[in-house]
Amino acid sequence: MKVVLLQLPLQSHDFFFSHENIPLAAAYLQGIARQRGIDAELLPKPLVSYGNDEAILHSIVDAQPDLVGLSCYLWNVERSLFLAGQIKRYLPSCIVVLGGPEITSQNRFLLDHGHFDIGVVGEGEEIWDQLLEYFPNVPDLPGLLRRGEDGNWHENDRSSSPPKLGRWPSPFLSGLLDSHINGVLWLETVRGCPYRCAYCSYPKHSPRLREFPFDRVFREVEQACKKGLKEIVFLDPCFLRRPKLEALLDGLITHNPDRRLRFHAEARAEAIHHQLAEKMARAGFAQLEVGLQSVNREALRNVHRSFHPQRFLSGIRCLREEGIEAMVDVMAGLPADTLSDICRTLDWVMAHEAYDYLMLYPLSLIAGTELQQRTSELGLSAMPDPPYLLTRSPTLTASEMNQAFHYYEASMEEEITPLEIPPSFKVLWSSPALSKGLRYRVDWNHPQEIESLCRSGIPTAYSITVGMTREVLRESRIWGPVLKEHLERNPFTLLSVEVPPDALPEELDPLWRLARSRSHPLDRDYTVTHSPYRSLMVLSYSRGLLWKWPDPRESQPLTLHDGQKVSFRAVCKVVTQGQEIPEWFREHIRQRYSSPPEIERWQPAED
Ligand code: B12
Ligand code: SF4
Repeated sequence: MKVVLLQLPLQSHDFFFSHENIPLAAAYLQGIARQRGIDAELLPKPLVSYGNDEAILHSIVDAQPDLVGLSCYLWNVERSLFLAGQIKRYLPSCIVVLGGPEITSQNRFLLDHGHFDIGVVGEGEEIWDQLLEYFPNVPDLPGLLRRGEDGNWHENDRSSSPPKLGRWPSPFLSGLLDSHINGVLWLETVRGCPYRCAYCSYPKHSPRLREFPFDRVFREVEQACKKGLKEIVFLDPCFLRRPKLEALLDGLITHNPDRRLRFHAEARAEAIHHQLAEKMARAGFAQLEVGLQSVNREALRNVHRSFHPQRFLSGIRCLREEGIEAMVDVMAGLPADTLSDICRTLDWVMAHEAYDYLMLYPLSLIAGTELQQRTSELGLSAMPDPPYLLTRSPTLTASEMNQAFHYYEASMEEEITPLEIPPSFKVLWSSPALSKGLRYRVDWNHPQEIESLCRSGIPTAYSITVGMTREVLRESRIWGPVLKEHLERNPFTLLSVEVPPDALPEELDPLWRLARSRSHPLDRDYTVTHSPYRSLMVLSYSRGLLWKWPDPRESQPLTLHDGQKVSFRAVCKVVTQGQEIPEWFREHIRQRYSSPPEIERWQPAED
């Protein structure tokens, strides 16, 4: 029996999140399969985290697996379902099993696109082990989501007593994750959460707080030190609300001598006092992420969260005095929050200087959460497709949600959509290196050179730049079908087209027509401030400047699924090494447009 496991990354033109795509769940499952003597492999990181849809599919088809398992989160579920459908098309007898937080019978999007055989709801290890035992005649195990004879999906109730943690092998200690870790280790010391935030699905999957044995955790920390990793991110949902916290911190102090590893975790600020912060610093904590979400008590009550302003501020102060950075999260769109409540929350944090990093996130109505179940009762509306962003509440419209992000940007003087520079422009800016073996740039200098992007059998990366001369740009009848075919075969491609600096806006029209013909999950994010269209960018580079041509779609309001319209500005974003945009460039753009777009500097991501 052959098993292939994979977890697709959060996509961006510069592959930023690809580096952090650590298939922890898949590695747990691989360990369990290997214990059973089954040939189970994780798709290699360069391919799964950077490769395009076709490249990944080919590699799966070549492996001829009997079972493929995919981990589904809201940022990759759409692409995972596409891939699942393709696998079933090319390997009809292969069983496709989906797991991860997106898998629940309450996820309409999942069920409507259901080209898979089996879904595993909630924690996976136990069910996976049984599934392998019975494979291919898998009985109706608790926690499985399957299509019944009536054609409808059915979810079997989960077992009420979750298994002890630590029963299964650690993928770090066994080395299964070695080739996927990039200096940072993601580590669980507990599962389960004592809180019940109404927007969160985590407690549904792991209701009771359970611990991994200390000896395993400490061996993992020791190994991280030995391997020279620089950071451990604890995935525990609320790090400080666990039994035996002091003992854990003592152990971390012992096993992280000289604070060689930096630790990062999530917790509530109110729980922090001076001695605790001091001990955390001694253990090696460098950052703590705290969810404030809102200062509006009614909104917090609606999502079952509490907030004690003085204790919150004191907790943040204690952290910062010990040199631990505070990352404060605010959420836009909680029921009862108005635009002014969101702004008031940001103002409050800033006025008290209670942060090192302040982040604003839009609310998503995630399947299986209390908010999603109470959508109509609470008068909420959200996108039916990932990332399921809230688009309306009785106190907030989509335009106001978008304005909240403008307010954040203006207050923080920081781009909410920082520039993602594709790696083919890395001469310009230090963009993380892309793994070898994938094509991420193609240059067409003459019309005769236009040919399929998969030419020469080299697979393509999911973010690819096509460079065109002016002569080629004018031959859209030739390149149009080639790019269209590539996007059809690889619908999750992020495409950047480099056109010559002296191109005229009307010469770009065929590219915008191509852009209009597709929909990528990134294009739906209406909470960004200058362009919701990011899956296809048109760029030029000249005299040390890189600029993104204004997309004519930005001049029209974006119509959301519920008919609301959100307006964007057609803006020409420029990357400069200095602070000023040179006059020659402004003149260059003015000459090209009868009503010239705004020109603004574009900041690359800070980290
Ligand atoms: C690390 C992480 C990230 C990383 C991802 C890095 C990476 N590894 O690629 C980053 C920083 C990118 C991230 C971002 C976000 N995240 Co996050 N993140 C997490 C976190 C903390 C850990 C995930 C993890 O590895 N867990 C450990 C593994 C073992 O658990 P697991 O993934 O659930 O897997 C188990 C089961 O699900 C199942 N399973 C999983 N895969 C498979 C496959 C098969 C075949 C089977 C049988 C079973 C199975 O078995 C596993 C073992 O029991 C979780 C919270 C958590 N503690 O789990 C949130 C979580 C996954 N994130 C969440 C959210 C909402 C976000 C954001 C949207 C937050 C925001 N507001 O911006 C963003 C997404 C950004 C975007 N633009 O879309 C939600 C996901 C909800 C959903 N439906 O997908 C979670 C669950 C947090 C929460 N409290 O709700 N996140
Ligand atoms: S948001 Fe965090 S604290 Fe709240 S229920 Fe989810 S995991 Fe627990």
